[in-house]
Amino acid sequence: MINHSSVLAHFKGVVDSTLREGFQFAGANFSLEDQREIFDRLVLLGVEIVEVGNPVQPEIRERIAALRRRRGDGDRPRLFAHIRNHERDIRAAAECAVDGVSVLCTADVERLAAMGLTPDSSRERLRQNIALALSFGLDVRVGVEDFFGRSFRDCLDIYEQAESAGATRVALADTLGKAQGWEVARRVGALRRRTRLEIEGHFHNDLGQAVSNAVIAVRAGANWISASLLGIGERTGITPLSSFLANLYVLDPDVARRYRMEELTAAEGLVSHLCGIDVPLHLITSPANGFAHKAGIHLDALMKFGPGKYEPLSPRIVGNVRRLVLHSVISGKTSDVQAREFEQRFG
Ligand code: HCA
Ligand code: CU
Repeated sequence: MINHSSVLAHFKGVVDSTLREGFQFAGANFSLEDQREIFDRLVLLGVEIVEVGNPVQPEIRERIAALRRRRGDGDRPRLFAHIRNHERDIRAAAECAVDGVSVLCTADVERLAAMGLTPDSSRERLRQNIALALSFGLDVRVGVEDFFGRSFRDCLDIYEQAESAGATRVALADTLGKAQGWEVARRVGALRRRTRLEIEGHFHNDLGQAVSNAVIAVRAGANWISASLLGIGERTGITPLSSFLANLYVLDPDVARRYRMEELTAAEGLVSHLCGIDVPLHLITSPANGFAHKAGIHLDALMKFGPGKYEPLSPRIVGNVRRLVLHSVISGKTSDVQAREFEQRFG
């Protein structure tokens, strides 16, 4: 087996954004109670950071305060409020006693101009806001949206400001979900060489590359990956937590063991139920498809050699179960008796 562990040597953890980006999914209408249930699953899974919405909105502030109370005296997961580069957002975050703020910035001059800002004035505002956040004891992460669609230099100016003002983590977002893997490798690598801060990557899935781009980003030096249960988010969503953790497991089971991965199927099942959708077929947590074997060649090899011939990892690892789909025109000769014996042996 290839030893991939060096790829993950600097990996620090997951920023779960089900309650922030996930809430932006068209089909998500989480109630306070739904949100509490999701939070409990995230705690069980062992994600390091839970990202929540912007507490400047009173309803969101209430929700964050409820989660903060639910976590009690413990310090995990750390709670980060996702906010704008605005003083009042920082003050609202401090009021609900989150651990940190994820400040979202833009390098888009049109967007800045619409807010009456220039790149310089917005960086100056960032410096003041970081100082304010630090004075409240908040940890600060600074993100730049559409990192791959903007000039690297313009993004770097923001990250350099973040670093000199005392942020601890910088984040890059593939907001449009169209970055190619080689661009991710090149740009994340370039950022890695220019900052000492921790790097977080956030990848949208419009072209179906959110998982591989996240893994490539880690390989290029990212320390944190933003993900959500089922991958829910704006449009087609972001990196699904289950797919990302399954990749970690394949790369280095010891790193993946930080998480209770066997809770993934139940956690993503809960979110699919709350959103009124099925677990998408390409997810490893799909009870219907994740580990369904149908073609004769596959079934035959499974019977002869065991499940390893056609499974990247055992369904148990993610809390899912295997399904043998017999009796179709393409299923070959595997019998019910053989299938039963197989299931008894491999579970
Ligand atoms: C959005 C913002 C964001 C921010 C990501 C981040 C994006 O909702 O458009 O702060 O890391 O994708 O740019 O989700
Ligand atoms: Cu996003």
